[in-house]
Amino acid sequence: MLRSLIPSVTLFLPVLNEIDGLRAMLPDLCSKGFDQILLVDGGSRDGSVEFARTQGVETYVQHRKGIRHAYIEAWPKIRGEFVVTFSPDGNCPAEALHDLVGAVASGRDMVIASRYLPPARSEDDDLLTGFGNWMFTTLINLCHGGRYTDAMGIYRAYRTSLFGQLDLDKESSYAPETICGTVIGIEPLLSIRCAKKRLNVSEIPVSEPARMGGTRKLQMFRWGAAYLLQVFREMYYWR
Ligand SMILES: Nc1nc2c(ncn2[C@@H]2O[C@H](COP(=O)(O)OP(=O)(O)O)[C@@H](O)[C@H]2O)c(=O)[nH]1
Ligand SMILES: [Mg+2]
Repeated sequence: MLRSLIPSVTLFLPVLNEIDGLRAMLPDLCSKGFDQILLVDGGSRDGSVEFARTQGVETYVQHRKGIRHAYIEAWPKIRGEFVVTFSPDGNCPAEALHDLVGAVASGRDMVIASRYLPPARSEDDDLLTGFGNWMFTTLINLCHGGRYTDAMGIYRAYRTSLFGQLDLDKESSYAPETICGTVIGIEPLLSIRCAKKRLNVSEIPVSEPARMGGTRKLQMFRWGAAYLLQVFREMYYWR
C-alpha cells in the first residue's frame, strides 16, 4: 500500500558511444531502486549496448539519427509516472538523484538540476558553452517568462506526460532545425513550453563534473543557430 504512495520513476539514458561512463556508473545506477532504467542507443560502436545488457538494463536502439529521435521513439516505452533524463558520461552526478526525485515528487511538474544555481558550477563548460548556456537561458527567460538559471541541461526530472502535453513528440515542433541542417535536442523547447504554460517548475543546484572518456556530441554552431530560431519562433508559434 505504501508503494502506491510513491510515484514510479524511470531513469532515461540517451547513449552514443559512452562505454567509459557506463562502466563507471551503470552498476551504481542499477542499485538505486528505479522502477525502470531505459537506455536508448543512437548507434554506438563501442560496446555500450552490450555492456548495458550484461547489467540487465532495458535497451532500445533508435532507428532515426539524432538525439531528439532517441526521445521521440523511446518515449512510449517509459512506464514511470516521472522520468529523470541523465547522460551517463560523467556530467550528471548520481549523488543528486535522491534530491532531484524528492523535489519533483513533492508536487512539481519539472525540477532541473541546475549547473548555474549557486553554489553549483560546471567543470565541463568551456568559454563558448558557458556563454551559450547563459545566453539561451537569459533569452528564454526574457522571451517566454521563464525563471531559469539553467534552461539547457539534460539533467532534470519531470512528469512523463509533459512530453506529449507540450507536443514535444511532434515533428513540427522542431522545424527550425531543417534550415540549419541538423537534428537538435528537446531540452530548450521543454524549458520554453513549461514557461509558456506556467507549469510548476523549480531548480536545485547540482555541479557538473567534467565528462569522463568519450567525446562531446554537441554541434555547437548548428545547434546554436537552430535553438536561436526556435526561441524566437516560439514567441508566435504554439500556445
Ligand atoms: N541515443 C542517442 N544519444 C545521444 C545522441 N547524441 C548524444 N547522445 C547522448 O546524449 C547525452 C548528452 O550528450 P553530450 O555529448 O554529453 O552532450 P553535452 O554534455 O551537452 O555536450 C550523452 O549521454 C550522449 O552519449 C544520439 O544521437 N542518440
Ligand atoms: Mg555530456
